[in-house]
Amino acid sequence: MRRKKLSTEELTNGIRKGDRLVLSRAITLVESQRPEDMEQAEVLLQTLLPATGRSFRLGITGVPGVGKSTFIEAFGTLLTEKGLKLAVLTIDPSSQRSKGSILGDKTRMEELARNPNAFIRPSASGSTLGGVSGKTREVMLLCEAAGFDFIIVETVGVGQSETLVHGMVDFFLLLMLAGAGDELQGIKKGIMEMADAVVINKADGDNLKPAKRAKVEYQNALHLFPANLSGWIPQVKTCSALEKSGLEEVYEMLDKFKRKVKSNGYFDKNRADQQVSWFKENLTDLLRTSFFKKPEVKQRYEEKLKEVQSGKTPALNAAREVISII
Ligand SMILES: Nc1nc2c(ncn2[C@@H]2O[C@H](COP(=O)(O)OP(=O)(O)OP(=O)(O)O)[C@@H](O)[C@H]2O)c(=O)[nH]1
Ligand SMILES: [Mg+2]
Repeated sequence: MRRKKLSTEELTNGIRKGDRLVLSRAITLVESQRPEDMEQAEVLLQTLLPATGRSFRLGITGVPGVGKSTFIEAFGTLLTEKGLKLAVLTIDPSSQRSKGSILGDKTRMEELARNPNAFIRPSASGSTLGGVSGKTREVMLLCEAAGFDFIIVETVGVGQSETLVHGMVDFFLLLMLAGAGDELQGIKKGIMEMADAVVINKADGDNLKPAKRAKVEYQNALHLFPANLSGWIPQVKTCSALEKSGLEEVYEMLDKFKRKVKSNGYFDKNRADQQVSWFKENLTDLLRTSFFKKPEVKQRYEEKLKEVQSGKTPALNAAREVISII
């Protein structure tokens, strides 16, 4: 059964009041690929824009099993105890994985899911992750307009999704484990370089000592990286999401970061830069889709494809001949 479509005004008012059901409906609208929905979503985003941008945006990544869900459950609960309203958005690189993972997260984040000051939403990343089809940024704006002042964007640290998340958050936190080599953890050097903090999870029981040792090692490793533009020196912390220890230290670190980058201007500059790249990405994406929708392009494309396959036309020449239509 299809529910009655909400008008833009109903959506705007509901979101401004912090109505979660309306927020969920708006998120579905923003994620929709139907042309009429996309049109309404754009009006909605434009209307709500003045009410956005006031949250702190935290990105969290780490390989499967590192404890992201457990950490977010525990840390998120701490945030709400501090009076913050938290929205958790998850990006999953492969849709196949996401089914299991989202179900798993529902059970693992049980406490948070019941918390009236928390909102959990798996974000559809679409088939072309890294491209624009994912709407996490827009969903983030909707959550901000609904009054959420802390946003966590979670992603699995195995692919390109962390670059995407890094480009939409204020602080990028990498969860790691002690005792497993970096290669084993599948973390690429590039991801370490993006991190504003490495937090070694599962620092409990027999793992406490190795975690402390790993902390020193990571601290040394991070020093070898070029200085961050924010003037912030990446930190290494240990915690146990299970025993809920070390979480207050993580909170204090984020607070310190926030004060630093707000006073030195980096916070605003970074957000402006992120907006600019988002605009450019959207532009490229829209250009591509609208170009390939043209019937005459489709036809010329098929022709040239065959010519390239049969070796009749060089690839570059063929591409230029398709482009020459515009
Ligand atoms: N000892 C210990 N175990 C933990 C800790 N945090 C998480 N775990 C356990 O590690 C396992 C994986 O934790 P999850 O929170 O599901 O990990 P995840 O990173 O969300 O995993 P994916 O969703 O598969 O990417 C679970 O069995 C947790 O109970 C911790 O601090 N200490
Ligand atoms: Mg998880």
